[in-house]
Amino acid sequence: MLNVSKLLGSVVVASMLTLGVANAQTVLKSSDTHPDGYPTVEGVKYFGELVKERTGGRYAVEVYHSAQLGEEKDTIEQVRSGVIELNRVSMAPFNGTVKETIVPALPYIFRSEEHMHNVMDGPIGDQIKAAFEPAGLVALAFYDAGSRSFYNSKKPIATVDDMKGMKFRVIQSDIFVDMVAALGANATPMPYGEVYSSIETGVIDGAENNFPSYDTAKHAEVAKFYSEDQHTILPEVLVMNKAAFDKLTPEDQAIFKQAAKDSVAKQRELWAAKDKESRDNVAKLGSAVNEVDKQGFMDAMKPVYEKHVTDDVLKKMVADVQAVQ
Ligand code: GTR
Repeated sequence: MLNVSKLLGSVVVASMLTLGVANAQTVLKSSDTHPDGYPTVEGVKYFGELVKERTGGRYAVEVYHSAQLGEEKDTIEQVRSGVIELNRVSMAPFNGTVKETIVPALPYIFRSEEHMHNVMDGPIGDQIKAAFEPAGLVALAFYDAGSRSFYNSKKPIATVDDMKGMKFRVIQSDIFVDMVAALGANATPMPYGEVYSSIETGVIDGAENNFPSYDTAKHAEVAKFYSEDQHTILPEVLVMNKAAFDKLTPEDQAIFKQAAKDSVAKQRELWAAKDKESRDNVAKLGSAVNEVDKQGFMDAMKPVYEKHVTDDVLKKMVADVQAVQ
């Protein structure tokens, strides 16, 4: 026999579900190349939780981690065209399109992570954020990414001379290509996901990145020598498609901006812990970390400034950064 109350019950449930979907939240897609649990992934998830809570559930964020939506260059196209609404990426791939991002990508522009924070949290950071708008993006937050150093499968690098003739994968930016060239080595820009196998098969000798990337992408397994030259302290950026942002009410825009700001403190905490954990992990994998003649690297990389800091806007920005304490 037909169980009427059961049937009615499922009709009610079904209509509740339909209603729920009708009122529901808009789920915004966000991409990240890193695995679940990585500080940037968790930073964006936290941003999403705050947005959900503060909009009464009208908006939610789904983070597609582990490069599920593609490599950074491709996902940058996706967020610019609106296929996805959000993206957490390095600023280096923007060096060719958003010229102000050149400044934080310059070698040794920041004296320390603290100096970087003081710059990026102030008016220069705002100037860089604003520069994303003509590219169809709203820059919501800068996240920590420590410092990038060279690592390779052959030998410890202690001086610029040790770099001669070596082949390194660099992040996809001309500045990074020129940095490596200035050190007398060869640079191959390639997507992050190809680095492990390229080192393993000897296509390249090594790459450059921070400890958490070196650790979580398992590059330490194939490139044992990590030489701490710390050529950049380049932060990451969380960007949103501008058309999607402009569709929000002014109140919701303010909620998104504040949530992004609040997620920065959280991400910085997670970053500091992960950086420490990754240093321990790679040591366990048998990685050898060595210090580098940083002054020699700084001097050798000066031509990068001459080549890339060419107009008055960038020259003033560099001077402004240097003046920040
Ligand atoms: C990492 C960064 C990623 C990606 C990667 C790379 O430090 O967090 O977004 O840019 O470097 O080198 O491709």
